[in-house]
Amino acid sequence: MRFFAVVVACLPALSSAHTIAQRVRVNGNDNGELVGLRVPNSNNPITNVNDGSIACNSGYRTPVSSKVIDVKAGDKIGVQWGHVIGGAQSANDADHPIAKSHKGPTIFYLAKVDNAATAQPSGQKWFKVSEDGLDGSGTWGVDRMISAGGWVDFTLPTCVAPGQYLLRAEIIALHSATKAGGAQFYMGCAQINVSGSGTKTGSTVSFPGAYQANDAGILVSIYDAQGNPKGNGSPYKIPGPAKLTC
Ligand SMILES: *[C@@H]1O[C@H](CO)[C@@H](O)[C@H](O)[C@H]1NC(C)=O
Ligand SMILES: [Cu+2]
Repeated sequence: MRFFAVVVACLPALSSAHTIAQRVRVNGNDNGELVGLRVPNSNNPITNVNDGSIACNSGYRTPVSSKVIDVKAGDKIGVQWGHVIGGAQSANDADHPIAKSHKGPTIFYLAKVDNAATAQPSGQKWFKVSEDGLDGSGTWGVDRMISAGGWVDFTLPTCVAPGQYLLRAEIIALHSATKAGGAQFYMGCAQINVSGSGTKTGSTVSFPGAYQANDAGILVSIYDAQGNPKGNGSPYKIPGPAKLTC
């Protein structure tokens, strides 16, 4: 029964039921399509946690935006996901902003850089600032992202030090995560300039490096005994470090 549910759930993903991070908004003000972030041309996931592109994806739509988006510590920052660049692939696209089968967490990290427009994703030190996994009713971060039209917003902690950062937005789709290498990682990086009086940059991890293929939140069944993707009865453990606390 469980096996059957997993197979059915992942069939739509075989073609292109994937997603791309493509817009940034600050306190609800949308900067526009492809502005202030590095957007991959492909909506395919990364499935190898050691992939060199797992920090900020790769194969960007060019020209990459040179915009660095001004934010204040304490602002609400959102990133919008869509099935393809531009949003829906067709009218009534059931896989926009992502296929409903693709349950999992939504996560944000920051890495302090000298120049967010030009910083290379590799070799950066990342700290987590937001995460949304499985709630007590069996609803996932991805479900909330779908309900919000592809947007995931979080409040930038007030203690984050001023300066330029890469903001890594991530979705992990777990519909096929019962086998190693089955989890799907989607990510994109925005270019932001934080102002404020904070002092913290968190304790950091590397990408690749932060995740292992057998982490409890990566190699996992999300299905209950009836085959519903509402969690397996144990709390879902979001991968990566604890998020920054002020
Ligand atoms: C970042 O913000 C500070 C404070 O508002 C400003 O002085 C600086 O010019 C900004 N830098 C960039 C690259 O936007
Ligand atoms: Cu997919």
